[in-house]
Amino acid sequence: MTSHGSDLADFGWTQFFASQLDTDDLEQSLPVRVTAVHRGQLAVAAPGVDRLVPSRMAHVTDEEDFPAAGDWLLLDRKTFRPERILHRKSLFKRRAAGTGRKLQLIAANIDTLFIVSSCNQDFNIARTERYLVLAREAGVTPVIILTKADLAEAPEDFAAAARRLQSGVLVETVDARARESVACLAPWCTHGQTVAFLGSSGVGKSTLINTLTGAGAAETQDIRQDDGKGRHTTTVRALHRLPQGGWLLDTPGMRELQLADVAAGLEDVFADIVALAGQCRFSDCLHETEPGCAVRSAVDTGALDADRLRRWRKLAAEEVHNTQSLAERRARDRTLGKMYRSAVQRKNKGGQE
Ligand SMILES: Nc1nc2c(ncn2[C@@H]2O[C@H](COP(=O)(O)OP(=O)(O)OP(=O)(O)O)[C@@H](O)[C@H]2O)c(=O)[nH]1
Ligand SMILES: [Mg+2]
Ligand SMILES: [Zn+2]
Repeated sequence: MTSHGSDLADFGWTQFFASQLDTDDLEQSLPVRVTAVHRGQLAVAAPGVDRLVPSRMAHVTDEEDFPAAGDWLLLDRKTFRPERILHRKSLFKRRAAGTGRKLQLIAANIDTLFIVSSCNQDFNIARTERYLVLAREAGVTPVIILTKADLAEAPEDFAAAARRLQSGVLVETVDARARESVACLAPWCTHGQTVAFLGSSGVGKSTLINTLTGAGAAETQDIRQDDGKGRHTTTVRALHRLPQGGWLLDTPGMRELQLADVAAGLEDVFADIVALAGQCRFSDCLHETEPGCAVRSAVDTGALDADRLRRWRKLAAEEVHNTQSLAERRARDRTLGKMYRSAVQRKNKGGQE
């Protein structure tokens, strides 16, 4: 297992995953990493393995139990069918765009999240905060990367605004096309590490990946002249391999990032507001008109930015709403799943009689 294990380590395999397998598992199954998710198929890789396998798994109804890019899967050694997803070290998910209340998995087993934005009109405080919440909730280190520093007059102003979003947050300004400029990102891209890139279309995620990997594997495209927006060049989440052995996960730019199940992440990113709320006279203070409200008085003295308070309220309300509707949906799916399974069991029993 050791020599096998060290090969797998090139793909991000660690003791965390190894400890989930017993000897039987290894005889019958092959651990592989999901490098891309296509409709109906998964691209998977492992030492000596690089292929497409069907994405359908038996008995899966819960949205979180479907394979995501970055997952470790056990394949049947004979049929190459996916058997089981190993427990994840981390998971990024969002409420899918549109009217459906579905959960969409973005990436699994990520060590670092590169939150990419540009030193121009794309830089958006509220959106960056959302990504920070997502990273903190998943227990992943976030790094805010501000691209197009070469085109901006005062890139440091963007960096300063980003640093105010969470105490101690890491911020780097770069020219994504220049090797020397992105060298500051190397510490997160070492052997066995997996980094996911999130940010709107056209900010330079694929450009960064190409510069870091030294290959032109990720497709990039000029942004539109008329509105400065990207064109959604990347359409599939895919892992790219670094020469030194790390993995970079390119993702399509997202128009909408609705958060759900992120209460802990919110508390972490907005720790300043949470601490103030703890000093309010009433423990159920809504920070509106109550006497002795520490949050309002911090806004009055200028210690807390009123906009930040407003953004926190909005995210907290959205979090509660989306988490509730997901819970309702899950309960409904579970009931349907049970009905379906017992119907199948009844049918099978009937067949045997
Ligand atoms: N001058 C300059 N141009 C950049 C920089 N980063 C990206 N670009 C350019 O911006 C355009 C869009 O970059 P992409 O890498 O395709 O953007 P993306 O984030 O992958 O976009 P999607 O795949 O649509 O989500 C390309 O023309 C890049 O060359 C930068 O730091 N400086
Ligand atoms: Mg791209
Ligand atoms: Zn209060």
